[in-house]
Amino acid sequence: NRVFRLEDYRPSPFRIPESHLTFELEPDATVVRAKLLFERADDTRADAPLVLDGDELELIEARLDGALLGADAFTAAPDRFELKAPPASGRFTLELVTRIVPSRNTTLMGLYRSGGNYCTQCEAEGFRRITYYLDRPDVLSVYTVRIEAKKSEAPLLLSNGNPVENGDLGGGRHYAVWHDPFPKPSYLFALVAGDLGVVRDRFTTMSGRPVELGIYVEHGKENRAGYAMDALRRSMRWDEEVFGREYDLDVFNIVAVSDFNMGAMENKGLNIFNDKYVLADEETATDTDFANIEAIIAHEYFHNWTGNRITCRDWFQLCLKEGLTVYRDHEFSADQRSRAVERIADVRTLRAHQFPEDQGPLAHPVRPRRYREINNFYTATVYEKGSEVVRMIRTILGPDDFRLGMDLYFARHDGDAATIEDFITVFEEVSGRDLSQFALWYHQAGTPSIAVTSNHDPKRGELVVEIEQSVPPTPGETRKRLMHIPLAFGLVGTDGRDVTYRSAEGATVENGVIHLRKRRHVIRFSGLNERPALSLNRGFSAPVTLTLEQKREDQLFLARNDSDPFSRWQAFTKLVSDALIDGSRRSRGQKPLEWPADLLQLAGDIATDGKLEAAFRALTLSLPSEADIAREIGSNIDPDTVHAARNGLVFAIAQANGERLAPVYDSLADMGPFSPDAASAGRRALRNTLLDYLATLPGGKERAAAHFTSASNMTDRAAGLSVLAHRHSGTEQAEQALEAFEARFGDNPLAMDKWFTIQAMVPGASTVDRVRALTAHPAYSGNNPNRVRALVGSFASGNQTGFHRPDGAGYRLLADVVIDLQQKNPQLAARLATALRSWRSVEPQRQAKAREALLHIAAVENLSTDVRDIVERTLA
Ligand code: B3K
Ligand code: ZN
Repeated sequence: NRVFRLEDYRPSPFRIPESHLTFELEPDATVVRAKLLFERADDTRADAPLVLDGDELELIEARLDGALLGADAFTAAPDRFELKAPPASGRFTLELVTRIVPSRNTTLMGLYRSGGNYCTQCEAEGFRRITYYLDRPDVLSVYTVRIEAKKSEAPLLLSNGNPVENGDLGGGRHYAVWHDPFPKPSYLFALVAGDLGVVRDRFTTMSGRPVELGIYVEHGKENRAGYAMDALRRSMRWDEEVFGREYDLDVFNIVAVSDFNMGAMENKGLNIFNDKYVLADEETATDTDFANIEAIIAHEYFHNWTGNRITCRDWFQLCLKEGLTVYRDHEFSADQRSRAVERIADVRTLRAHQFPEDQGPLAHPVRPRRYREINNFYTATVYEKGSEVVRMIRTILGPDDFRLGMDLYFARHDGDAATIEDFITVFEEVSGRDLSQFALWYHQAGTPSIAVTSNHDPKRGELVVEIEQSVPPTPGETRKRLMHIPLAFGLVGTDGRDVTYRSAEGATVENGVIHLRKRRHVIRFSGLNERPALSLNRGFSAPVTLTLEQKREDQLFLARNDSDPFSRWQAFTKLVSDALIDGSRRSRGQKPLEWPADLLQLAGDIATDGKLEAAFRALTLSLPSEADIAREIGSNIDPDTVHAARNGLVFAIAQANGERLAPVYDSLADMGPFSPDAASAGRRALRNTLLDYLATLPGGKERAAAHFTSASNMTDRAAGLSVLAHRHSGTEQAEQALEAFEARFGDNPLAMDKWFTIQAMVPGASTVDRVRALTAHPAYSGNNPNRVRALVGSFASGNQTGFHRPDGAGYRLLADVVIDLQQKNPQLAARLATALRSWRSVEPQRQAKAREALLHIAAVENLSTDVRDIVERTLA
């Protein structure tokens, strides 16, 4: 199958200034009438035929300027329509009538059915499953959409833009017309029809325009949409205040559906969401769910400017909207909650998801140059690293020039389908800086690695810091160029405050940032009679791996004293990681585990330090995951020894500090009525993290059982269940708790997802069988992406000892699920298959088993492009 290349981009030979669509909705045979006004865009290709994209379409009729087309005037296949000789005038109307079958659409792309309702998903190339079209993001059109349906089946008829008219058609049918005045690419088209409940609100924009807000959910779930509505209002205000961006239509609607391939979709004026990211109340959703809802509501809303008003020229530019919008939603969450805590959480996510991608066979630049299946490029690299690149631009320019650059971007490119070059140019223009070397962050894959040594010369009063950068080779890129890396830093004095130096030579050092541009810099900081501790890459200013030769005493000192909380977390985590890597090695060599007493003490001090934010303490104490440790080890990994080491450290910290931890745990218990705000969530997070430690001590099982039973919200309940199931797996208490949860939430699919996930994450060899058995549970469905991800996805990507069972049974389970899904839902199957991407870093026996599983998938006949692409790149 075909490879698409960035360098092959050509502008479309035709424009579509107007698109008029009529839908006659029927589950088994929906008729779509598309009346499209075409204009030839390129006179030099005046005789070029018009070729439209399709995917599984059936053409019923075609008309050119009103006249029925004869069979010799066009060719139509399920995936392509060609008008052989478009009128010489270059301006004409084509009417295409197609038939589609929403009820049989299991791919969840195009028009499909979910929960008895009609909905759509068009990004990236789903619109071509609705009608023949120039289905590419640089063809922008003004849409008018008429929807006709049975009143009983679909009292609600929604599309993009503003409502224009609606009425009765007789025979039990009705219609509605929607008009979106903003030209948009087809991937932003949306339609929803069905029978749904609604929560309404109203927002007045900064210039005083009223906007009707609606969040549509299944009947009976309206009372779970309040938090999403609140998050929407806060997002709208924040974008006005921080980026000067105002909403532009009369209505803004969100629809929650239960079958959805990803989190949500930013269709113009009609966002469609995975219901997991809309529905929440204290009984059924955790604090993490609340935080995710807030972030994703914001993300999709922010796309209205970064994505919709300014869209992408082609799919290679995906990070133009995604990286930037992730950056914006991270900033939003930081402003709504705690900046330091958000940053730590975001960096943990980046390291957990993007680093392994960048360091494995699926590595690709933030702006890729080629793809076989674009759906496989909605990755942590495009999203999370893409966001880090925008953050670095701000670090380099400073907040004022960054804002000026964003203003210029909006002013200059509103209505455009733009490129990364357009984006970089505005920042160069407003700041007068040359960002050409910096732009490599977009073009070059791989996580740069930075090696640092430092030496203090008391006689000269100089701190000499040597820094060397290198970028490891990645698939298709063996030789790498030197990058511009902004490293925020501090020189921390004995009182914990940053000391000032007289001068810095050897690199550009400005506003607390070292700008690396060469392979090696020797930087001399003068005027330093006492040796400061070097605090480097503060706030994770650059997404790099850092090897800093640093005295252990300095690390301990920074973990206790750095003025930058992020750096305190970073220093602590470094100490913990080193200990865990050493512990894994010992465990592998069957040596007893030993832990540095000062580290155990430090952990206890952080846990009990009331001056630190509870959420910060919780994040710090939730040690690096087994996957994090495995990544740090890098190769020849035995997940069982990593597990043993991590458990050993948790137990050692609990033993060393138990008497101090229990009172803190107890003191956090009574918090009055539930509130999802960040401070309350932080206290719950700390208490639940402490429970995980305390559960390893005598009486811990009973404590966890009591925690579960007395929980008055889902955060505490799920945490209690998880601690019981993971620390006391197979015990009566664990089994009883699982049963109690199932009895209570058996009819709530989103709550049951937690139940599936907790069981899928039980460490150890027998979980594979449990997961297999659970695929037959009545609450499970192999067709619903949330269920599949909750059970199989979390097993494969979150359960190191279970998934990497030495006999390969975990890999086989994944392969079976991927093979079963790959035709039904290629996107979901491909996403699942990426769980095998780090197969080369496990020890040889497991590696052989993982390879077998990959080859088993590769051997399937008729493998979907999505899965084939992932599997072949993974094996390459
Ligand atoms: N833009 C969508 C993602 C679409 C994924 C298509 N495979 C959601 C988002 O990033 O906001
Ligand atoms: Zn997005």
